[in-house]
Amino acid sequence: MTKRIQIEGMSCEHCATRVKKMLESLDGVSSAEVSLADKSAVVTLETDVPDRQLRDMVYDAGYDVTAITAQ
Ligand SMILES: [Cu+2]
Repeated sequence: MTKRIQIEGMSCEHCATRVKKMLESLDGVSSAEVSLADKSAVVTLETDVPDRQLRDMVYDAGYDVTAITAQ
């Protein structure tokens, strides 16, 4: 399963890489592809990681989440 996370506040590739690494550090996330242009991350999940946990990780990285949708 994959989820798309809309993220506000990323301003450069450094931000995108930071968000990717933080998301990929979560148990259950097998990969995260972050797009600066789309202001989003698509995470591929091995288990159903709760939206709240994804959101908290992005907040901890220093950015805001406006929406999370399952795909
Ligand atoms: Cu940056």
